[in-house]
Amino acid sequence: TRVDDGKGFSISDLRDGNGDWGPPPLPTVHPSANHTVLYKVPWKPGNLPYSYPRVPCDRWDQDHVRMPNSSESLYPVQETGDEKGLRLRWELVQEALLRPIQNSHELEAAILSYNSRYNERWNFRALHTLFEEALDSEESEYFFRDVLPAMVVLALQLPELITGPIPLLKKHKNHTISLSQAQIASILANAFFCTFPRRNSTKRGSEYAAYPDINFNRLFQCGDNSDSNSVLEKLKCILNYFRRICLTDASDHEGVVTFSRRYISPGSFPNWGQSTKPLPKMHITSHGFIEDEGSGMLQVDFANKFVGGGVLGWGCVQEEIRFVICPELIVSRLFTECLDATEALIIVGCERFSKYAGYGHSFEWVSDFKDDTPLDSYGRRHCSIVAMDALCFSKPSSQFFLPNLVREVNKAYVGFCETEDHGDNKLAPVATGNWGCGAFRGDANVKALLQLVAAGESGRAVVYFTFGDKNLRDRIYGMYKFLMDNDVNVGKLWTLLTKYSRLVAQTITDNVPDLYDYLYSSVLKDPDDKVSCSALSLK
Ligand code: AR6
Repeated sequence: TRVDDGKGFSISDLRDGNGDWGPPPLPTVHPSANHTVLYKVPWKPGNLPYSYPRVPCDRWDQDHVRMPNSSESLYPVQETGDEKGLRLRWELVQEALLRPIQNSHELEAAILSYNSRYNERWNFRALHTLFEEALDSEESEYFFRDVLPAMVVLALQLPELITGPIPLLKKHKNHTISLSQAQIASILANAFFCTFPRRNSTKRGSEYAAYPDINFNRLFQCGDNSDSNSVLEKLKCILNYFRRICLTDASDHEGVVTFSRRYISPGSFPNWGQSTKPLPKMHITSHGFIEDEGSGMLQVDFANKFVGGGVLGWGCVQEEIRFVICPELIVSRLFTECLDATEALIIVGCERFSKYAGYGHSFEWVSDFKDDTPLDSYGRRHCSIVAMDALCFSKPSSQFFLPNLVREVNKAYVGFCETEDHGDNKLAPVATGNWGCGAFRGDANVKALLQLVAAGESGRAVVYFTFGDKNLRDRIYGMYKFLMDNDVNVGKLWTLLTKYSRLVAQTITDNVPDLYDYLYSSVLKDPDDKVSCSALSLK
């Protein structure tokens, strides 16, 4: 066990009442108009889930994922002379992948054969560097001899594995999709081989411009600058996932994963200033990571509105790292339209496959990772992740602009709140940290408070990881204890933040008081707001 330098409530106190793992995370799996389940329910331990429906059904339309194996997916091919004809694209894919592929150049040729429009535009530099320089020759040989042929089988099993249409999770619609791990693996194998139609153009006006990319070609072409090393390391994580999926016993991957898009209409949020809910219990620590120490909690993905962000490109910070160590998350990119201001995506059940070290440029794949998180009664690993995208600030002061504070607290709330009935069960704590405060340049001092407001309103405790920063831990903890000791609740804290926001807006010079100085002095100055100290057992 690690040393915990945490302050505030103890973690065991926050989990209290829910046993080791608590009830299955929400949403649960019940097929309905709002929940598409692509395998036969009920899921039973020890059995691989069957595909559902039994009779395959394809929908080649704007509301569903256009599948590579659709009979409507045609591709122009050069026939004799200058004549062009159309062929079933899936046949081209099958022909190309069933030919021997012994090295990365043959793999490139295979992928380009059914993506011939991109012949001159895609390069596969990272892929070639990986197999020719980064891996030793035995590792490369092993991949092309043992892993790749199994990946081809997995990819070509798509029509048998996914028999129902996959709905797109579109803007402003609450909809949930559950897929088996085997179905996800087949989708990811297709993404690796770049077979998804209409997903290669991200130009404005193209059909999928509002969706993240899913074909892996962009990851393969990254390479040749300072970020290229992390791209190679990300590829190692992906290869390790396929090795595990393809070459270990299928019963190791009998689980399922749920993807749930959540939307709250802008008019339906709590009236923050009126809330009388208490601030949540909090544990704050400079040690540990959301994905390790946050097991069993609702773990925040510091997301991009295109979920997964730069996972299939250069990016290598919190979200991208999470997506490559748990590659099943990448499937969300196939069907999740970019998130709007009041939306979040919850993913329940994904498995972790890789151990890593470093961060950003220093990121490294370390080894295989055996995830022993138990499955819930629906077959999902007891792991919930919420993708929520913070605002990206170019000017630090703009984060106090009132509409931005509202945007961020609402975003956190849509991620944390629970609409499904959870009976008497306590909701799992949120495992979070410096959301929006790295690549997106927000200020953790204010983001921590906004997350406390949203979590308090949602009835969830908070476990906050400051990612090694002890000063930040002490600052946030000091403020938290002060607010708790002075009985500042959700509504009161929000009101103080809005007052501070007004002060910032009115100040022309740079002489704006520091947010925490302002809070300390305003709470103490305003005796009406100060109620008797609460008897809290804070460490
Ligand atoms: N556990 C706890 N804290 C962490 C962890 C971790 N595993 N990893 C990082 N941190 P960042 P953002 C802390 O920059 O600012 C991606 O490209 C660490 O202090 O990933 O919301 C997305 O796709 C770090 O500085 O999140 C978006 O495009 C801070 O969390 C964009 O970045 C923020 O991590 C989001 O940027």
